[in-house]
Amino acid sequence: MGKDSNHDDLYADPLAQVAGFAFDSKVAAVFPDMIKRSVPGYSTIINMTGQLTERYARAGSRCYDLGCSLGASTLAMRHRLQAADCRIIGVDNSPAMIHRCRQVIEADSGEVPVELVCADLEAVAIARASVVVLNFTLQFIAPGQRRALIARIHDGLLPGGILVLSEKVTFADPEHQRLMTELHHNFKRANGYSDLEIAQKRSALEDVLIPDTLEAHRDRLREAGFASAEVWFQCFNFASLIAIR
Ligand code: GEK
Repeated sequence: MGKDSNHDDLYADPLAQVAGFAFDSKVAAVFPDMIKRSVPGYSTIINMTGQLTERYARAGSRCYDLGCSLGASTLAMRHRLQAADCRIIGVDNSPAMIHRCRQVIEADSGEVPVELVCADLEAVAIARASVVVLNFTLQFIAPGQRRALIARIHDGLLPGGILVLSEKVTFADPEHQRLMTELHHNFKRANGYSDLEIAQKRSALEDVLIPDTLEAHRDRLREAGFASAEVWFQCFNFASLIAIR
């Protein structure tokens, strides 16, 4: 396996103490490799984010990529957007991610205007939106703040607008939870992560990435006022929902 500088080996060596996971410059440097090798279905979800944007974006509206990291979803949206006079707003609170994302967007030839904002999602106004994307980001928001964020997204969407919500999920049934975790770890092993890397990453994410059940997601979306909220993709403990205002 080529150990180039973009290869994620952040947890390959034994650490005396595993610190809580943070989206710093080391993570930003290897992020595309990390997420592709860790999240089953990631490319399918990103690709579909573009397709859904093409279908639901309305002329003169805004499309948001909340927790944009290096802009994978932003670019998928940008390349599929057909509606006139739209802009994409990418938001992330990690300066390292936004710095690299800016370079990615500048190197891209797409013509739809992209505005990148380095801010906490809590501080960002959402208005006149036809498409809002939250790909693997709500899981990092403090559980007590998730309801308010989803409600603000709902309120900022135009009627008929959509939220694409992709998350790592958990299961109420412990047996099923164990099985999904095992299948996910097998996926990571097949992608070249060692047992040590898997264990150390798992410990770093504890208390940082807090997954909800699919039922909790659906209930929250309905309570916020979404007319429908359905899963369109799932692989093990990773799922994506489409919620329509
Ligand atoms: C992708 N969507 O490639 N405010 C703003 N950003 C935040 C916050 C917050 N409160 N908390 C976390 N983030 C991307 C992948 S990664 C998913 C998203 C992952 C940001 C954080 O800095 C990181 O860039 C992103 O959310 C989550 O499809 O690493 O598993």
